[in-house]
Amino acid sequence: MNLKQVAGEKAASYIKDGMIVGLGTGSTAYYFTKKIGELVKEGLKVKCIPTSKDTKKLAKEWNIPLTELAQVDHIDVTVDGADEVDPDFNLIKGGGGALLREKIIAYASKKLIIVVDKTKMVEILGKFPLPVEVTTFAWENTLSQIERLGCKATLRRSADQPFITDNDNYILDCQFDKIENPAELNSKLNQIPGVVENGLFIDMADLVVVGKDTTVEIVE
Ligand code: ABF
Repeated sequence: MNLKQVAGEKAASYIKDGMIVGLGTGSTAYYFTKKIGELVKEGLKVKCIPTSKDTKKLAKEWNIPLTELAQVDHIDVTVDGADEVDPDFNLIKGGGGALLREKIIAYASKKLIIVVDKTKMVEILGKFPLPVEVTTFAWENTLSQIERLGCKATLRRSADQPFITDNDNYILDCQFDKIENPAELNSKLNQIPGVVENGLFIDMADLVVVGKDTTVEIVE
C-alpha cells in the first residue's frame, strides 16, 4: 500500500453513519473517497459534498450519495489533501486547482482532516509555489500586484492553454520560497482586487493523517 493510500484510508475511520462529509481533491483524497465508496456499499449512511467536478465524477462512479452546501446547515467532516503542512497546521493547497471550492467547503466544516504523505510535512511554507485563483479579467495586472509581495508569479497552463478552474478563473502559481507569516500573506493577497482566493489555509486543519513508511501517524 502506498503512503497516500495509507493516509486516505485511515481518514475514513473518522466517518460515522449520518454524517455530512466533504470530499477533497487530489491523489491522496482519492483513496479516502474510494474507501467511502466501499463503506457505502457495505451500508454506511452518509451524504457527501465534492470539492471539485473531478471528485464529483469519482463519487458518482462509486455510487456515493451526494448533496450540496445549499441543502445542509453544516458539514460534519471534510477530508482533503494538501501540498504543504507546517507545524501550526497552516497549509498550502491548490496544486490540483480546486482551492476555492476546497476552502469554502473546509470553512463550512466542523472538522477538517488533512491527508498527506510524509513529504508534505515542512518546517516553513513556501517551497511549493502558492496557488492563487484570480479573475481572467486584468490577470496580468493582478499578477504584478501579487509580485510586489515578494514572489515570482506564473500563469498556470495546461497543454499550452491557460488552466481554467471549475469557477472559470485562472490560477497564478506564486513562488515565495519562504512564507514567514502565512496569516499576514493570506490577508494581503485577498485584499488585492482580482484575487478570488489563495491556497493558504490558516488555522483550519484540526488533524493531519500522515502516511509514513510502515505506519500512519495522527497529528493533532
Ligand atoms: C488537493 O490535493 C489540493 O488542495 C492539493 O494541492 C492536493 C494535493 O494533492 P495530492 O494529494 O495529489 O498530493 O486538495
